[in-house]
Amino acid sequence: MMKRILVTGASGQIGTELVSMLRNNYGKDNIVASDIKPSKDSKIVNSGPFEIIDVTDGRKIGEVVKKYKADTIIHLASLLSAVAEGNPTLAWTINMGGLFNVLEVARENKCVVFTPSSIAAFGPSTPQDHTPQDTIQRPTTMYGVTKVSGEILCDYYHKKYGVDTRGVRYPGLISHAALPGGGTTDYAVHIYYDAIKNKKFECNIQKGTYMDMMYMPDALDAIVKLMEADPSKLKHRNAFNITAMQFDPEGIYNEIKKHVPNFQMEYKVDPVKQAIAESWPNSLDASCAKEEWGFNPKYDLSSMTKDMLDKLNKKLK
Ligand code: AKB
Repeated sequence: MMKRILVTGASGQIGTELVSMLRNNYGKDNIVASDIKPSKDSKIVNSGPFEIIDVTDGRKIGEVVKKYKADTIIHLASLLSAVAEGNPTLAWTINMGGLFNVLEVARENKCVVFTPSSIAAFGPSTPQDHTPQDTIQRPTTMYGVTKVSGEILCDYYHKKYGVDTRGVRYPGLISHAALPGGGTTDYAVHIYYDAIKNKKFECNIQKGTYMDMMYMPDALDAIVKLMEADPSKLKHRNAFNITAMQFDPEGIYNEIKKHVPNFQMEYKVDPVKQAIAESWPNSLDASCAKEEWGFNPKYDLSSMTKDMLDKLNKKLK
């Protein structure tokens, strides 16, 4: 049971919404938001504690954990796939160095750890359809290398030191509160903004490229469900396949067009992002997450699209 939670990378796409949700569920003073820079989001800063943490500084993570007597670390700070491919050295330093520091602090302070893996932990030699929970993981991107290494490192800390580590392999996440920062699936967020603002969208991923996706409320619910799960029921830990829907650019475009009839899309494919997307699965098998801790996403493409357009229409007015 989580009581006092430190969240790293709290200003990112997941952190922004997770911190508000956790503060509502667990009490505002029990959720310590942190990021490398001061947050510009007044909701995060004014609604509870906020600390500056560069996750490559393990000592600082330890100080904050001790200061607030945190029992759980939700470690979100990480470079995403496209940015990581542009700077592999920095990606290794932040993604692996940060996770190693978090695990060491967790070991010393007896904290539980959640950290997300990704569909990026798979590669071209992985079965592409209904990708099993336990299968070949030979990613061809630096982001994917850090994600699969992170999964193994978290399992190691659990087996060797008894640290309670848990994680999910997130698909592309779609949300309206904060923009994603440099991933391959980002197009599926930007398309909604452009549908409302410009009625036209330039898509950097090729028609016919299917990837797993999920709406943010289901992604947040998955964290809480997994972290609250009875550990004796968990046969896996790092990390569970989860997914809510699969589509290609035409699929999401046609769904948005039902609500925005004059919306236009053209393709300007980014070769780096396209190569990354092609190396990832078309669809994951999430049955282990369903069986072991009751993963149960609520949104499909149609209900997500209605909600995204509704929320963004209000926000962008
Ligand atoms: C990315 O595209 O890099 C992320 C992810 C799938 O991990 N959204």
